[in-house]
Amino acid sequence: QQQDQDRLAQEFVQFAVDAGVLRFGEFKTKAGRMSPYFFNAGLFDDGAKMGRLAEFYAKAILASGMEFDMVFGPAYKGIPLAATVAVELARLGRNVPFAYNRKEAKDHGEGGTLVGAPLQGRVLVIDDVMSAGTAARESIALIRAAGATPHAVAIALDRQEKATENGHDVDHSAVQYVRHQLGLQVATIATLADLLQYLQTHGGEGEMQAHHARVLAYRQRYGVDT
Ligand code: OMP
Repeated sequence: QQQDQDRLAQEFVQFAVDAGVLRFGEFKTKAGRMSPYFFNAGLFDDGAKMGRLAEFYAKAILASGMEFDMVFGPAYKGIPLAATVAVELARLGRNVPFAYNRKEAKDHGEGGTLVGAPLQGRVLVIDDVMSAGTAARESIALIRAAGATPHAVAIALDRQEKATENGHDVDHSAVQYVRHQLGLQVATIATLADLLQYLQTHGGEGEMQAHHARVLAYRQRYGVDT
């Protein structure tokens, strides 16, 4: 099973590189770190790519054996993710309700900030990337406030870097915090370790070797033990 997961992760990294979603260069992350790589899920920007992305999520979710009663997509990037993953889960025989939020409350019409199925039961959050954990914390608070149970999280990429608390780096990653401190299940399609593995395998192809060295240096500075 671990082998299947590793293979899926390598396929996914290849897919993300081919789609231009995973790029190498110099990028500033939300936490203000200068990163030699960036994963922009917004660039899965046609039907075929979204469909394939949803397949990767659904496979990772089902392989993890995690339990959930519904899926939730945090605005904005989580919205198409939750919708397409719900479609793919239904196609695989696991039809569950889905919901998402708006960032701005509406003052007319349906009102409120939540759209879709009522938030209830064990909620699976579908998000793109976890770095320092700010986005995850917001989703969890929102689900609790709605009276439902944040139970699981599925992400495409776990950057496996130090979380921040009150602006300071801590020794665990956001995924580790969500798993161990909050007790949620977390399914990831790929991790920083998978990305490094990919760059090492493709190191013969020139520039990938340079990327590997830079990503490794980044991990030394900001990464956590896994
Ligand atoms: P945290 O909220 O710090 O966990 O960062 C997650 C968010 O950072 C994502 O939802 C993105 O908005 C953004 N991000 C990426 O999308 N891709 C990356 O490779 C890195 C980040 C980031 O800024 O850390």
